[in-house]
Amino acid sequence: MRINTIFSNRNLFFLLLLILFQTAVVVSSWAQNPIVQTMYTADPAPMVWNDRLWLYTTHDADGSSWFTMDDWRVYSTNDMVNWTDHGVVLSYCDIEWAKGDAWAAQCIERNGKFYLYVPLISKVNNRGAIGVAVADTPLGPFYDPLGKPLAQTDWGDIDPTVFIDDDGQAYLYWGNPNLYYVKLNEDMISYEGEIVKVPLTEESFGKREGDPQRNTLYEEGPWLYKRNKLYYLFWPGGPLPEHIGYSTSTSPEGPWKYGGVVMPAQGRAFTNHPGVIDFRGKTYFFYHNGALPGGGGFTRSVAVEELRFNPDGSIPRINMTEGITQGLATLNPYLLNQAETIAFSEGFKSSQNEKVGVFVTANHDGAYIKVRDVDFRDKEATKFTARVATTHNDPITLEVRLDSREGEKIASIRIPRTGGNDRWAIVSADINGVTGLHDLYFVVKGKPTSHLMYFDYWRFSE
Ligand code: FUB
Repeated sequence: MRINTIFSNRNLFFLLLLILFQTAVVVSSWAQNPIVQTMYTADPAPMVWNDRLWLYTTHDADGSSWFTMDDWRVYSTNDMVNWTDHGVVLSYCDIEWAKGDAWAAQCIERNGKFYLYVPLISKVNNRGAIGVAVADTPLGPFYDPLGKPLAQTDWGDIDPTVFIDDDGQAYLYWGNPNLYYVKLNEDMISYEGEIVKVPLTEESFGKREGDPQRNTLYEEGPWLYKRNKLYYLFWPGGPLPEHIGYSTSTSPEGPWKYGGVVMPAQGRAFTNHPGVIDFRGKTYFFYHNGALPGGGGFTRSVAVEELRFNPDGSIPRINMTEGITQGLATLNPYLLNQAETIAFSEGFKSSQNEKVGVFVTANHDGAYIKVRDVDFRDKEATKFTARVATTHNDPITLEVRLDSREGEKIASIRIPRTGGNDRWAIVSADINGVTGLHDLYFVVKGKPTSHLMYFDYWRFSE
């Protein structure tokens, strides 16, 4: 995607046409993708830490008609099918020198600290710049240790990707339309040497036809990844709508060799953004599209596919699909589970407040949450407990069902009027012993047309 003033009139016209076209496409309903349904998310940046996969995302505002993006969020999973929403971890407002545009970021852990590299518009000169924020946990709180940008060139400083090589040397790549990198120092908040401008040659990034300003396919959003001593640079390629291409090198500093298309342009958003990571013996490829209802170029959603490699290290083309259908682990219903741990949902939105942190809100009759692979074992669950709230006097019921939205109803709880999402009630219901492995469905029933109920957590007991 070309940043604001990079647009020529011709490109702007093309973009408007594209948006009109995309909004006319019928929405498809996919099984596990997109992996977040409770708000629009984009620019996925996965990180593995403590045997769990953490996914940093940007956030497209509802109903947006431009890149209206103020903060970064984190989700995590233990099984690749149920995702927990940890909410906002950093906003552009937390960075004193920044005036907006919380675009594609990436976080990495080093020596027990978490470094989140973020692109922002600088108040000082009204141009893009790369900043860094530091935290002691993956969920923050993140703070800006420099009080100024980490790196700024004369143009196009967006989309940082960070990578630490086996010898401990860290690299930061970024940029649109240019591609830059620096070698970060061990403190991860400074760099040595000059910023290097990577030569955008056809041999490295493929040939683009018909655009005098861009000779190669490289557009933006680089992602650096290493496998079997080979370095991979994934990048969204133009012209719009973007596909995702890749280049390889035997060194993290290049020279790069164009490898081909990984993911063709698909999915109702004119941008895309790669994030590639190994987790429990598999490699996962994150991207975004416009698959949610109301989705499009400025209301995007993150999704994931498994990535496979040919024996020679090249990558077979992959399409956007229904996602990961086989979970890596089961979920324990006898622990406290957040309501915002979700495999798939419809009609719920995510919010957070100081009282309970992240919670979800049901917005219509029949709104549901699905949680995959819940293992009751042979223990016989006999009680269900949840923390809920509502502002309505009308009867609103939370139904707990097994294996489908219409499956066996094991509990039905009337939600007491608490008066707001800052006042909560713990409710429970006795159930006839449930055992074995099930998908769990929470289905909300009631007449009000919005904000039927708030849902914070649930658990079963024996
Ligand atoms: O999300 C805003 C911008 O769109 C990102 O920085 C680009 O990579 C593209 O996804």
